Amino acid sequence: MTETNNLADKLRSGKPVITGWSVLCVPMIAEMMARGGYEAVTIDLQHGMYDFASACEALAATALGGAHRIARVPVGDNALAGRLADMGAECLIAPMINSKEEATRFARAVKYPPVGDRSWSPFRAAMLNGQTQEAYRQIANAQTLSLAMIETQDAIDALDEILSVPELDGVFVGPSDLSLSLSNGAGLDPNGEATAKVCAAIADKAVKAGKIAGVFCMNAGKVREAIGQGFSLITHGIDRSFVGDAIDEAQREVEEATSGSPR
Ligand code: 3PY
Ligand code: MG
Repeated sequence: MTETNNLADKLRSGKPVITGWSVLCVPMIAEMMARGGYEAVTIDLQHGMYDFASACEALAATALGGAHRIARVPVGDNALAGRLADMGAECLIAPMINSKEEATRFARAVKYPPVGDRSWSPFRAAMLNGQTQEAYRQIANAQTLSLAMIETQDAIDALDEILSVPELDGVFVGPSDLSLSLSNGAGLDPNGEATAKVCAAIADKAVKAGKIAGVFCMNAGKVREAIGQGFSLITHGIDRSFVGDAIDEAQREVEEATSGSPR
């Protein structure tokens, strides 16, 4: 197979793409993740601190760092999905998609006619790609991806129907919410065996339906497991954890170096 540089072709070929995850509303951190080796960076507008303006800057910073640009929108915000596609997001992730109708509405918001009803003006997306707007129009539907998050029992119940939506490119599993929903609120277990089994079944169904399968992973071991389960878009590494871990490490170092000294 020939090497291709666009995210859609990579993911459709089943090649694993690891994405960093940015919540801190600091576009330069997105660029640092890209320069540090993440093949893609996801800008999180659901649980992250980004607003529209800072997300636009982060998408551009990700491009500057040489990585693919992904964005997650807040629940039900299909208008923002279209706006972020305009601003250069190559892949949009929508949380809490629980029905065929919700999946259809979301997917159509990021595709131009005749596939969907995305509204026209992709000046920034075309600019980040180094394309004319007409050149962008010709590749936009094939290369702007919609991934519906599967993270509730309702979504599992509707999975076959969601996967049957022709406009939808794939699904993305949120194991924290999924474990909370499957346990009926008893607790979070994103890394547990029961959750892993459900994740594997979702990936299997998605791949058999010809769709992209993505998942959020908490550590490198889960990344390895996700690749084995057939996922191709895999999250690893959140900027707030990187900063938090570095602070903990600095504190440990200074405690160790100064133990016994008066403070
Ligand atoms: C989840 O695990 O629920 C997620 O949404 C990951 O961000
Ligand atoms: Mg979630």
